[in-house]
Amino acid sequence: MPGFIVKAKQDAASSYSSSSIAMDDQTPSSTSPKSVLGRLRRKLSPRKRENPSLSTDSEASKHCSDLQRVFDYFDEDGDGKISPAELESCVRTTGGNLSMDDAEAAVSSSDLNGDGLLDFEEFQKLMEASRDEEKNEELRLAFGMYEMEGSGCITPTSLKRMLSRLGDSKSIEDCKAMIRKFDLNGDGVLSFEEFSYMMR
Ligand SMILES: [Ca+2]
Ligand SMILES: [Ca+2]
Ligand SMILES: [Ca+2]
Repeated sequence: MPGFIVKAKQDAASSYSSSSIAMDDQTPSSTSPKSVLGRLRRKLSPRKRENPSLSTDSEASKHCSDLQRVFDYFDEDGDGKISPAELESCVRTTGGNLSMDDAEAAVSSSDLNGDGLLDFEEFQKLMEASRDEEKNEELRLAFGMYEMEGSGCITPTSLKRMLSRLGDSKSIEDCKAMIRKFDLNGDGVLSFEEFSYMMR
């Protein structure tokens, strides 16, 4: 990952956290159910292993057991399935904000067998989707900082402007060269797809 992008990510992250005081509690209406779930997932999943030296679990099974814990937490009546009502009430008790409509939409978006409830496998899918969406939001945020306003792409000029704002002066030629490295279709600018590819 090139240095200027790392910088963008850090910048995006810090500007995000400085505004999070205002944003956290009064969830903006643009927040999707999935990003609410993404925040919840972070809240409910312990960051560190309680006892790292004893654990020989693989990352995958660790992830799975964390998720199982989250699932059990949501499944208030313990029937092994999460209903939209359980989802809604659980988000509320953890300080989130999810309307009943959004809860139903979130459940049905991952309800593979159409019973209107989420079993563990379906829940896993929903959480994975929320993680993807979250990643995508971060990317959009970083992209937006470098994008030429309204054009939907990063041009040598917009890249130069952003870099100089970050205290890193580059010539237009330098910026063109940086873009060229990731310019898959050769049109001289970076689209969001090219930018995401570069960040992978
Ligand atoms: Ca249940
Ligand atoms: Ca189901
Ligand atoms: Ca391009």
